[in-house]
Amino acid sequence: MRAKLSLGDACLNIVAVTENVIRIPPLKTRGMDMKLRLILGDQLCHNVSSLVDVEAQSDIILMCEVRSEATYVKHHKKKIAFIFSAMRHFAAELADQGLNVRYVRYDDPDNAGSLLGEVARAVDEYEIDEVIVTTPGEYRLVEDLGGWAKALDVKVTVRDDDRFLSTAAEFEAWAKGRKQLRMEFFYREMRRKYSILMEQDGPIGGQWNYDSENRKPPATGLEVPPTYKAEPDAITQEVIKLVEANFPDHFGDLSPFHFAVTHDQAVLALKEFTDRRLNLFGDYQDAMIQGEPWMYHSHIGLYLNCGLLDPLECIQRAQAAYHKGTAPLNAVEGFIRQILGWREYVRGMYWLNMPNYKTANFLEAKRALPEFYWTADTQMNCMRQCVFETKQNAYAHHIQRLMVLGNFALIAGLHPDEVNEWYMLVYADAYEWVELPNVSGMILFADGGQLASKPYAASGAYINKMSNYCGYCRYKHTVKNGPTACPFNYLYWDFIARNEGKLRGNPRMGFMYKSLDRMSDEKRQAIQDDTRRFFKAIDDHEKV
Ligand code: FAD
Ligand code: DLZ
Ligand code: SF4
Repeated sequence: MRAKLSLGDACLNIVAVTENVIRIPPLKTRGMDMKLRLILGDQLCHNVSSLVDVEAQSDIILMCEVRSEATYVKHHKKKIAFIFSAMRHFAAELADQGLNVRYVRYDDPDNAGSLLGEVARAVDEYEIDEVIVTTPGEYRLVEDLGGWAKALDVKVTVRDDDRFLSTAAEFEAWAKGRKQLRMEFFYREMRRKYSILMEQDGPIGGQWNYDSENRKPPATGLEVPPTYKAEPDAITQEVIKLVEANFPDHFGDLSPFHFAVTHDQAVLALKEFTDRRLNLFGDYQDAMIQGEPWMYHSHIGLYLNCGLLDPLECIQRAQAAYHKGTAPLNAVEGFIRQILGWREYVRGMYWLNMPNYKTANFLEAKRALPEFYWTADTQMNCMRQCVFETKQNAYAHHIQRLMVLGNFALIAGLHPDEVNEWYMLVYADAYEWVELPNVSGMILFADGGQLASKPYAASGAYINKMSNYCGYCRYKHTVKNGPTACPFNYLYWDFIARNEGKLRGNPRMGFMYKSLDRMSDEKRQAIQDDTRRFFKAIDDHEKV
């Protein structure tokens, strides 16, 4: 008989459980090496490399909720609850398979507060011979791991993370000798490698990329299907209480909480997407509607990034929908490009460019992050909506992150450190390997154009075209200067003028600089005056 798992104890030594007896592994008595296999909170899949050759008799799997990981940035409350609950469910699944799991809860009075501290505690208690861990997703932890063998006086083996579709070494080889590292060409290689949406030697439909069909503004009366909602079970409810008690000053709302917390639930979320949203994913990929945070996106990034979903499984499900005729090519190709192309590409860029990527600030941006990124207390309706939804859901879709929140950060000249910290902190899918290239590379052009060929800067006209936000705004997207003008309008031109020395030579910016050259001195002065007035108001803590 299998004993019921209790996740109520502070520190769980979940071991192979039979007839209600917890069997502690026979330490050293059988002459077997004891291995401690550390599973991090974003490594929640059964075929993670650190578990491949796990020995049910002698090995111990360690999972721990620790202060250092929960607070190295002050993650959104929902993200912490999501990770802790998913970790607890995953631990229960492993124990259910008869594996020895030592699960350390956040509220364990003996919790050492850090990964190294918890590994040290387990190494001591069980006389461990070797610690095995899959390469962490963040540079800071990989660096830290380098010192563990010495600190613990035990062998530490770091295995490759093979949950991605390309390796850092493959990406480096692809990048070598290329002048420009454009995602599109990397993506084509990946399509070939995995034979995705291919016929004979070419792409299905004759084109690699259907992005030009994927820029439709929101249609009026569009009925967006509701997103997947899991009901919090007892484990999740307990975690929610723990987060509320221990992280009260972290950003974001805990309730309502409807994220999937197991692989099976995450598959349901994926299925909900492929059945009900994928068909219009392409058409409305860039569209934004007031009060519709989820649009036709998949909402699976958080599951992919912590291991609950496998990227190839997601790609193949989308491809199957195309072959079944339930979703058109522009939608399926667009979705697959995000996972097979962008996701792998940004990870490659991260490992290729770290640690320098973290300090890049090509445009020498200096401004502090305005308070309204935390409070949503601004009269700019687009910003208010996107911050509000981020706070509520630990989610915003790509175009909100890029063309509203990111666009503002770029044209206002916000410092990359402050912007990176914000993005790392507010989204449930945020890990540095994916967040940093998107922020420093894609939105801030801080890498000087390694990732994006030109800055994604836009005025209010773009936001008005792709959303209905402007209709609810106190500012007017059609007005270029003065107190009623949309701040994106003058900030945009101030950005172009301010960064002339760095950007005029960019071939894709030629048109903008021609327009700037044609501008009268009075117009230029008005842009500068409005920009100064706007920033002064922010500095004086006025509501802008
Ligand atoms: P969908 O729009 O449905 O796309 C499907 C999947 O494709 C995503 O789940 C994701 O895994 C992948 N994907 C799409 N775009 C990208 C991209 N640019 N880079 C990497 N993967 C991509 N994504 C994160 O996973 N974590 C982050 O911390 C993160 N920070 C971002 C910050 C900024 C400034 C920007 C512009 C983008 C960021 N992204 C990040 C990428 C993208 O916005 C999110 O992956 C996406 O919004 C997640 O929602 P979704 O699952 O509904 O994605
Ligand atoms: C994100 C996160 C959080 C909030 N908490 C934990 C934790 O307590 N224990 C753990 O093992 N992992 C956690 N994680 C995920 C890690 O931060 C992640 O593994 C690293 O950032 C490497 O990507
Ligand atoms: Fe945003 Fe400007 Fe439109 Fe207002 S008018 S919603 S600030 S783009």
